[in-house]
Amino acid sequence: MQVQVVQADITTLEVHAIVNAANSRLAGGGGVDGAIHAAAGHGLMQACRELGGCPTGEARITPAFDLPARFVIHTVGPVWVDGLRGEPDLLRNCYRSSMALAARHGCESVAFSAISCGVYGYPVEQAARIAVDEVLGTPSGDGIPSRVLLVCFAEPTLGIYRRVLAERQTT
Ligand code: AR6
Repeated sequence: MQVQVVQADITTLEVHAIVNAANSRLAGGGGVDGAIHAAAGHGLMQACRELGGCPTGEARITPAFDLPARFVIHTVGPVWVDGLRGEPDLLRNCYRSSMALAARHGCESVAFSAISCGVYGYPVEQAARIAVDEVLGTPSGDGIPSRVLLVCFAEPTLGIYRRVLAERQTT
């Protein structure tokens, strides 16, 4: 599996699936969620409504409507409190569930946003370690994506993700 950190607006990427940092009502919002809904069009909100929400740490999949991607995987990251309320396990589950859904839908390329790293306040370096470890640790099996992009919108998130991935790849 090829894993890369890239700087991009995730709504522009031509990949099989993009992973949205959603909320548990799948009701749309700000940040990357707002950008994805704005670019995908009304069909995405309708499809999300039909799903009836998603618990923290889990993931759901919809078509991507007007986006260049084929699917949007909506995962709900934890709100960071102090790191002692299960936040790391919940964030790990976001990556695991999203990778499993991508595999089940035959997605060869998947682009993740930096789940929980915005308004949910997860410390970026810790979140980046979880993202990198979970993606690289995906058990091999039928249909697992061959290309995974970890998408950062801007500094300092980009630099932190780049360093964490480089450290992981040299150990
Ligand atoms: N492309 C890629 N990354 C982006 C984009 C974009 N177009 N826009 C923002 N980011 P956040 P969270 C980055 O706050 O912390 C929403 O309201 C951003 O710089 O979007 O999981 C939901 O509805 C940051 O690094 O997600 C939830 O209520 C990362 O995406 C809540 O926010 C994630 O920031 C989820 O909060």
